[in-house]
Amino acid sequence: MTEDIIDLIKENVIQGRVTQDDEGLEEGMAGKPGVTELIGEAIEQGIGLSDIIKTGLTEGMETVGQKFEAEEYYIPDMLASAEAVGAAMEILEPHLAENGIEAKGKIIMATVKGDLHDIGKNIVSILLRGAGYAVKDLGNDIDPQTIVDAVKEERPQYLGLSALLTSTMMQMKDVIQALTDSGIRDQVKVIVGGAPVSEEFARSIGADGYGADGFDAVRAVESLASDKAKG
Ligand code: B1M
Repeated sequence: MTEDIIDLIKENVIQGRVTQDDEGLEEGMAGKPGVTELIGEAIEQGIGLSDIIKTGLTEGMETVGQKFEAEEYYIPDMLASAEAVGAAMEILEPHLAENGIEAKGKIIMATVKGDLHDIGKNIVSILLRGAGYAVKDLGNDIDPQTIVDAVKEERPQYLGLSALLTSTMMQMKDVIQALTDSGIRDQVKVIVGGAPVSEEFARSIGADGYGADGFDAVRAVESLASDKAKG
């Protein structure tokens, strides 16, 4: 029974069905429980939260990532799945603390100053949440000092910066410089991404990691976490 519900959660993440009213990608799914109803049922049945997250949500999202890379899925499909995971995490979040389940780490996300593009940053945030990280999203058009203040206050292990314009990507360098000037550069790993950003650019501005897309951003964070664990 436990496995049935978890499999159904996974399947509905892959189908991008937030609620029972959603159609999903396959025919005949409308009316059947979606991710939010299934998560409610799983909690009621006392199913382990880490199983729900690891197998239902994370594995579901990993499959979506593979389909996206294989060009079987496009951005709207990925967004629907990411939205389903986000909705699930919102329901689960209060239960995580009660059950002593800790997030893998804390990440502050921001789109840099002068840049209003936040769709990609929101996807990355949702995928990081789905992968088990606590994400504090500062929003878009965020100046370096606000980011520095948030890092001082929240003490995250990671800072994710997004930029979509060639005219704003250099703001990422300014943020890194502001962290250095404030004496807190070594307290946080900086991951950057966005359409005009490349791995080479990330290296040139002194960032610690680069994500080509949301799944790659999760991989970059996981790889920094494992480097840290190895010491
Ligand atoms: Co604008 N825009 N836009 N725009 N816009 C682009 C980016 C542009 C390429 C369009 C074009 O000309 N072909 C162009 C930039 C050109 C350049 O700089 N080289 C452009 C321009 C010029 C502008 C304005 C200047 C237009 C004007 O007013 N004259 C203006 C600037 C406003 C500002 O920011 N100050 C502007 C405004 C807007 C809207 C407000 C209308 C809207 C944004 C709405 C919003 O975000 N809430 C908008 C949109 C929607 C786009 C396009 C069409 C789509 C961007 C998007 O959401 N993509 C875009 C053209 C395009 O890309 N086809 C364009 C989907 C999203 C899922 O992808 O954001 O790349 P993306 O995120 C990906 C990856 O990049 C990566 O993962 C994400 C998920 O896969 N990623 C990360 C992103 N952040 C990451 C962080 C990471 C790791 C990975 O680690 C932390």
